Amino acid sequence: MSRYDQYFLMTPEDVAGYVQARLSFFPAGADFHCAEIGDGNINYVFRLADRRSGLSLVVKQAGTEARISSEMRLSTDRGRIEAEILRLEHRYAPGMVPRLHLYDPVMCAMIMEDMTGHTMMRTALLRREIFPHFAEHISTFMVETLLPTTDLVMNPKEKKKLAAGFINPDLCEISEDLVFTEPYNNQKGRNHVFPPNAEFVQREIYDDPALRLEAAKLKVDFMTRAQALIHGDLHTGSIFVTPDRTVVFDPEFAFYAPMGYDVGNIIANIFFIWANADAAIDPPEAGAPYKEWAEATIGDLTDLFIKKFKAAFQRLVTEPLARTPGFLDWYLGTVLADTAGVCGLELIRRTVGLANVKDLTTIPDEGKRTRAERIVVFLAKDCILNRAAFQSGSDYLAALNRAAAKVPAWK
Ligand code: SR1
Ligand code: MG
Repeated sequence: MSRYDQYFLMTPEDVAGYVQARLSFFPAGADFHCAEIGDGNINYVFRLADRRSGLSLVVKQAGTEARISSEMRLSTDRGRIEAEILRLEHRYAPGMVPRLHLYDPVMCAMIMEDMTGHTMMRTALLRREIFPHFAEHISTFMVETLLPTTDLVMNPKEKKKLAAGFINPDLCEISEDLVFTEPYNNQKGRNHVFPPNAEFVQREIYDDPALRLEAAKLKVDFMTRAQALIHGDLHTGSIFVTPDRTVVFDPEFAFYAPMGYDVGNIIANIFFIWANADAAIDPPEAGAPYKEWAEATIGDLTDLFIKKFKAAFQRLVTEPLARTPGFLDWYLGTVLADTAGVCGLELIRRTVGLANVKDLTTIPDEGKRTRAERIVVFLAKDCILNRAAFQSGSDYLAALNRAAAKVPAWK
């Protein structure tokens, strides 16, 4: 009987003993150092290192409530879901997720590879690093992990079995509330609206029934259309990068939903770094390389996703009716429309909702932040209301130009 045979929430002092009890990884005589390094909204993440050998590991533990709010009670089963999808994604996209050493259903903890030498992408982007291969990498990751889990490729009975294992009600509820509902009505009074934009948000979001209608349609799709096994929270805080490598982590929101949810999230989060570079870099001309990288990345990742999706479709699809002429274009057209809709939802919820992004909240100048948020909201509305028209990378860049032109430069 060990003290780790019953669930409790660990502190850094507990972690070395825990890992030694579960895994043979560190050499004898290790000199451990452990710190809690999680900066997410939900879980606890510990980095355990042996000063002698230089070896290290990460332990991620699920608590029974979210860190961001004790009102959110969450099933610890999300750890199992995350472990299972990491294994699956490792099969579909080798080397693009951290290596999982062990999932422990008792302590609801995962022991996994420490991505030494990698940086969380949002942190790196805010440090003004750019990643020339990111569009190539992330488009591969999305096509290779999403299409194979659909009914078009997977045996429909196997797919249904897989979908049953990924029923994820608590984390779906978070997304349903925070992505789809609350940004449009602030029904729980927990939106974070930047005060200088309060009237703007009232007028452009809360008082716009046409926008709310489209958010409602997208929400029902999210809740009911079991298209592909999605990551479910694919933003730049869920990605580790080096100049040559992209590693996706934190798939605890995974479940079966429209695949545009993942693609749209990524695009929106690259728009955030564009908005940050546009507003926070002084002098403004110095921001040009970062904005250009963000624009090129959005255009390229969308177009590469389309190209790779078409190639993978020819290679992988087994559903005979999907081979009917016209089907691929129709299917991909709906994926791209979903992508634009979700891109818009993510842009809005991270600007006015409960869980914001540092890309916007750290813009130091009040006027510039106000303008940045308005550009984001106008862009988001275009993406949501006109989503069927977003069928290529250039459609996003045109929409960005339209949105920026609507908000005069701040004096
Ligand atoms: C209570 S969790 C808030 C947000 O953080 C996660 O990363 C998800 O994006 C979620 O919506
Ligand atoms: Mg997360």
